Amino acid sequence: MSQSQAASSTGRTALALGVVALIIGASALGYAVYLGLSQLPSELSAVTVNVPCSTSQPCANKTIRIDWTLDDSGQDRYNPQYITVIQGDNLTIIFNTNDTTDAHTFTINLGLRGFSSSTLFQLNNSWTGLSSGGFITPGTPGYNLNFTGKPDGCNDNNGNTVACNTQKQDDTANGGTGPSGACNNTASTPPPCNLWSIGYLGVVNTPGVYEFHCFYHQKGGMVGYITVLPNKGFTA
Ligand SMILES: [Cu+2]
Repeated sequence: MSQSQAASSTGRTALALGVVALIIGASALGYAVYLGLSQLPSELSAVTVNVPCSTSQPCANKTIRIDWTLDDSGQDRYNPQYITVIQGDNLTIIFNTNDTTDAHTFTINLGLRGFSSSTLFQLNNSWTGLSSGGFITPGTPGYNLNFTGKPDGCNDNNGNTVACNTQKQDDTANGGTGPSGACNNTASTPPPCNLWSIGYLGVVNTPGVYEFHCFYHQKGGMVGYITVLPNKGFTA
């Protein structure tokens, strides 16, 4: 074997090793993302958080702002989609949506507060003139081409039904309506409909990964996750 052939062979070997390393790296990253979404409870047990706090003396008061947005392909999404807090944090949710056509909800089961997973907390940014969108079959619960009133169906941090506190911004400067006006999803160029609602979620006492979703667009992938990290310093 000549020197040049040996060098070439070494180069090929190095290249092959590099490719293998890349594949292993990419696989590890993909696996970590996978773990992050569905296997987190066992992974979380290795996380060491030790912040002394309790239900009556929460670790921190955290106000989490969640916006409606569209992804690159025009699908309804939350921003942010992934939220991490620690066991013992005291949470308040602000939900902002400025969709021109569709209503959206922030809906999460209250397992993170120690309730049964069938107990829901829900904010509803629906409004007169908006629609439920294309993922609900006409004639089934929730379907609405044009809501004709203010939102209902909201639940508090104990799962009880409460009046929705959804409000509308004065959008007259943007070609929209005032705070009590209707949204217009039938205009060829719909004006914005800036809505917000606020809900006190309370102290999260149960570690885990909890999905939140939009009642109207869950089938379209409008989902997100709140991760509650276990905290050794938390006492109920
Ligand atoms: Cu939605």
